[in-house]
Amino acid sequence: MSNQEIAKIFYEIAVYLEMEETPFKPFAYEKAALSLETLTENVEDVYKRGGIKALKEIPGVGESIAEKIAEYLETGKIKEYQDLKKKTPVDIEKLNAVEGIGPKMIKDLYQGLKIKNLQDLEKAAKAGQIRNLPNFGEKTEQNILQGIEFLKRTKGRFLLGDILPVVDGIIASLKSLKEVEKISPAGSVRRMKETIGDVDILVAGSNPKKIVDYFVSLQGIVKIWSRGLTKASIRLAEGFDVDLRVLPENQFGSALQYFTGSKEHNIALRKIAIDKGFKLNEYGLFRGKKIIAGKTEESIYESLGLFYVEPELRENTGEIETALKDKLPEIIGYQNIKGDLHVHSDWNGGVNNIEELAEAAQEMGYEYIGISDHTKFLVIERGLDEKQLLQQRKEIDKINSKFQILNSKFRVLHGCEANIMADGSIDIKAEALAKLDYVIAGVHSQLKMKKKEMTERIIKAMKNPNVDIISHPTGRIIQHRDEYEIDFDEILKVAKETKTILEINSSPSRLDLKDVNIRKAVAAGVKLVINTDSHHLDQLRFMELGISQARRGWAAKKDIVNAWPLEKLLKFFKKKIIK
Ligand code: DGT
Ligand code: CA
Ligand code: CA
Repeated sequence: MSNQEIAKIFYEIAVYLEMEETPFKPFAYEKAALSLETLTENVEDVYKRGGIKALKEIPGVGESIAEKIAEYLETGKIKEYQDLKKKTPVDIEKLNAVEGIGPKMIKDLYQGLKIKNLQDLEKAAKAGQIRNLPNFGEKTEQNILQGIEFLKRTKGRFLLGDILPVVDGIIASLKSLKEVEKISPAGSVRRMKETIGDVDILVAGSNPKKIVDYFVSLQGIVKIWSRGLTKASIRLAEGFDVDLRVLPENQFGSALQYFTGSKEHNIALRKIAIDKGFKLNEYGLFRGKKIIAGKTEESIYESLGLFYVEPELRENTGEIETALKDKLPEIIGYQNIKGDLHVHSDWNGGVNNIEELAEAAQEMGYEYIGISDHTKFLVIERGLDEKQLLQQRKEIDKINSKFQILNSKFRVLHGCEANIMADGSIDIKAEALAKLDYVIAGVHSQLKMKKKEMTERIIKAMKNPNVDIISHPTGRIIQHRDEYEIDFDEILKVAKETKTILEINSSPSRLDLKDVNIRKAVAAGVKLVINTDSHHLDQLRFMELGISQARRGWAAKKDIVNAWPLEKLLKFFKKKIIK
């Protein structure tokens, strides 16, 4: 569990440093935390295997952060963290999780009202004390109370990206039983919601007792909440619960429909069933006592006069009405992506060199990979300057000519992830940007700007003729950081006008744009790209998460530029310097 422990401390250090308005360092700690959270190997094993040197090979971990990790593994604590904590002894994680509260506010709340935790915060807000602090006011106080309410509703949820590999493991394991005829995740996992409350798994099988017995004996179970003849509920060491239900095969479709949810979708669907003189429940679709459908989900939707609704769309946000009219888009498929345009290499401190990344991309069935390393403003990420970008171009040309000799159509594209400075300018000279195949630009500093300024900042970047893609456009980190204050409709308008592509960043804690914003972008006719922002070839697999959010946002192939043929994509980029 060390990875998560250290990640948590690093997130807190980042917040502390932001309180002090330290430049760059917070970003470095956050980056390292993100990376540790999704690292497949235990960091303790990494350290045992190769010491500080091996730690530095973890994406986002440089010398000084590697030393902090070693310090924690050796002594069980990190002195810098303890000092920061002593100076401002507050529950950073909880307070920072309240929407609308940032590091500077946490400091002011502590210094002004000695607020240390959520209880203190709620008490002070309800007593009307917060409005009297300088820079706070009544509106902020109201926002804080709403934020606390929101937090109470969402607590205890897990990242989809952390859950999916575990669910896949359980399903693979259950499949080894010959009694298991059909198996599927249900609930929010099947709908691919960005966070998951608990995991639901359905099985159609011949010997329910044997299947349940096997399930409750799986490795990693720390508690069995309940165990019956056809169902069981357990807690895993990772901290989340899994519900299993076993059903006869002729009910599998109706049960899957019912337990996939969402509850709101089901309620609306049931209403249609009633209006048409049917009854719909987990056992099937009935007219009187006669069963009409139940074996497959498709048969249920069809019998109700609806086109099939993909699980990712089932949130009762218009999908049923649209399906009745046969107007649902053909949403992008998990196999439709032809390449990944946001991948970092060893040129800016990553582990894998460009050739290794290209090989991994080919193994994934891609036609191309876009290398987009950080640029010079991000000193901490060893960002490349104009000269290094030119050198990198040469290396990429060399690799591409090897592909040509081998008669392979696979291509490495040369991009970068440049920084959008506070004034909207880019940290790399225009001539150098123009030499790249495409340019991603993203905000990596001064995240707490006022709405008007932040919107103008991003708009200026989109109007830059060299900028093709805006990375992680809203800057949120799930459960850790809110979106920047931006006028998203205005951003969409300018994106459309300037043909700037917005990114769906697939990193498990980002998923930025998120589903509802993707849907707005699609409606506005803005083009999107699904990228992984990989700092290690292991992370290329995050693509699935980005695709799932694009599906939840009703995006079709036509909306996603990396589902297009490469030629069409290259033509769409603002500058075409491709040979
Ligand atoms: P979660 O676990 O909070 O991430 O979200 P879900 O959607 O997985 O919710 P969960 O686990 O409580 O229930 C799984 C599915 O079962 C849910 O999506 C729809 C169905 N379901 C559960 N309770 C009810 C209910 O009271 N009425 C209806 N119509 N469906 C329900
Ligand atoms: Ca669930
Ligand atoms: Ca459940």
